[in-house]
Amino acid sequence: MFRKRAGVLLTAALLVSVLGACGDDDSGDGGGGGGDKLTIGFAQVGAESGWRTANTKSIQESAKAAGVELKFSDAQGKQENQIKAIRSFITQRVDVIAFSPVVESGWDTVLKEAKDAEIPVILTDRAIDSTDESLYESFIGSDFVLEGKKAGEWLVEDEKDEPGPVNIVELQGTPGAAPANDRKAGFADAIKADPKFKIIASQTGQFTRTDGKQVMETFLKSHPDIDVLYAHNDDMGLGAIEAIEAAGKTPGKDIKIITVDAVKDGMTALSEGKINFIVECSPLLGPQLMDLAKTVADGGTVDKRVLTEETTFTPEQAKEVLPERKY
Ligand code: GZL
Repeated sequence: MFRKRAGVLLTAALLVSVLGACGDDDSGDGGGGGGDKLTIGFAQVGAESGWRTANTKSIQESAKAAGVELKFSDAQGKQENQIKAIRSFITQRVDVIAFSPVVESGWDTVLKEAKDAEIPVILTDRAIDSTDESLYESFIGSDFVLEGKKAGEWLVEDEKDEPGPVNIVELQGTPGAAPANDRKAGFADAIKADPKFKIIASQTGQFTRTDGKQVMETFLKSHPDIDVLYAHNDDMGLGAIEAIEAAGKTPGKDIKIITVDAVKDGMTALSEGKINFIVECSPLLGPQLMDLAKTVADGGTVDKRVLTEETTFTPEQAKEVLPERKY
């Protein structure tokens, strides 16, 4: 572990200097020994969406730029794979463990193992529902409830002159995931004051285009009167657009669409008017993660909660910013 190793190296260096003064030193490396690089074990959710791809890229590129040795694992959306990866990082004695919890629950046992091994943990992107905050040093990520609120508030404003009913279908993210739970809660909270807003169907599309399209196809078959789609990420919204067009309807007009993320494909659909409003959720967590990890590995203190800055986009704004979008 980086901190311990630093202490051991210092002791070794002192020993060498003493031995050197008294005679030949055969300790070999006299400290350093090539083990100076900070090592981070990162357990990623998977590769389910454009957001996740951009998030992985940000972490890998930031580690390279920071001279950090990154041990990276892709859990393919399975919590048991993330838990296995964390246990492997503990065995490998990495300096810091970081991960994006695929779901909120079921982490206390493995995180207690990391704590017992004195390996600090940083949560990125998604939160956990553990009450024991000593299990991690910091959580860097978005406020998903606020993202849902922003989506709902835009709809309330957009429909303010409509008598209603405003029939809404909702494509939820991965069941049990913090962004799915919180974006749903924030949106519902924003529209609850006016009974004209009715969520007539709500189902998971697993944050993927494929599932988003399939679920939207079933929504369209059972609900001829859909006015709005609220999708917890761009990818499900983009899949739904394919289903809406295949059903002979115009996305963005016959059915208004609100999504979250603001990845390039989503922003392109927004600029074309197929999506009406996007709430940004930045995947570019790499640089801040490296800073946090270095501070933690050196025994420094970090904020328990690091909130990422993000905004919202209309079609006009998307047209303006698309050329410089990084992801
Ligand atoms: C949000 C992130 C979500 C994105 C999805 O921080 O966890 O997971 O909104 C991604 O696109 O799959």
